[in-house]
Amino acid sequence: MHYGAYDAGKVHRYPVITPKPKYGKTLRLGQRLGLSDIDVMKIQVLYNCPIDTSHIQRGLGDRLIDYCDFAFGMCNFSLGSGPTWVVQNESTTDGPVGGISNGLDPFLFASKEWDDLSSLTTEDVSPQGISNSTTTDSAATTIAPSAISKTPVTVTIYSPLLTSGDDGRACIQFALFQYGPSSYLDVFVSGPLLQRQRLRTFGDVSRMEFWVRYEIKLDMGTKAEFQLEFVAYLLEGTVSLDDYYVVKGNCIYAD
Ligand SMILES: [Ca+2]
Repeated sequence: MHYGAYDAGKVHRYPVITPKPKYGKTLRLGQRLGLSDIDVMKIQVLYNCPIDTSHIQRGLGDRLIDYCDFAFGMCNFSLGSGPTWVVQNESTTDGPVGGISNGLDPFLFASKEWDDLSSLTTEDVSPQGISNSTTTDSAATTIAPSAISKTPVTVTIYSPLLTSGDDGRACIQFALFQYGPSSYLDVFVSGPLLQRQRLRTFGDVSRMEFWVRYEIKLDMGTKAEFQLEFVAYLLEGTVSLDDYYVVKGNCIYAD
């Protein structure tokens, strides 16, 4: 039990507390999914309780279906075609300074910039009247910063095929950081016996610019296999994800 790296910050892009370097980038701050061993030990010391509490199930136990904090890559996710999400190991200028686990850790990042720079052609540029050299030598066309394409880029990542609890329920939890205007995240679900449908849209046409934890409740009525799809739409700005969990049963906060 500890407050998170970004809690109560004035500028939410920057963490207010980070772990000492010796603990590395994988230490987690601010989880609220369950008591840690040290939490239990502290309470026992406080109340002078000598009994063996190892029978108490801590954390998520067997409720956990899928998890990734991106500290060691993309876990079991697979990438869609086209522009890709990347695991970002260092701070960004147009996104979070660090992941939500402790303010320094890796996170999943989708940005439009590299796609703009690599895929822009003179056809993209000239209709907007920005290029003035297409009639002479298109290969020499200079792309001005204002020529950044206004076409949204879609960046997709897929979970593996997951299995709900016996009652068909699951809860999806993740942290989202939407930086800049006109970008958002769609979460879809599909499955062998499940038609693809959008669960929710996150983010805003304006801007968030800080990490926010979200939950999505999934109730399929009966035990079922399903796959999740995270789709970032980027017109301007970036979308980042971190601390992704899927657990059996109900969500803690979502109704
Ligand atoms: Ca992380």
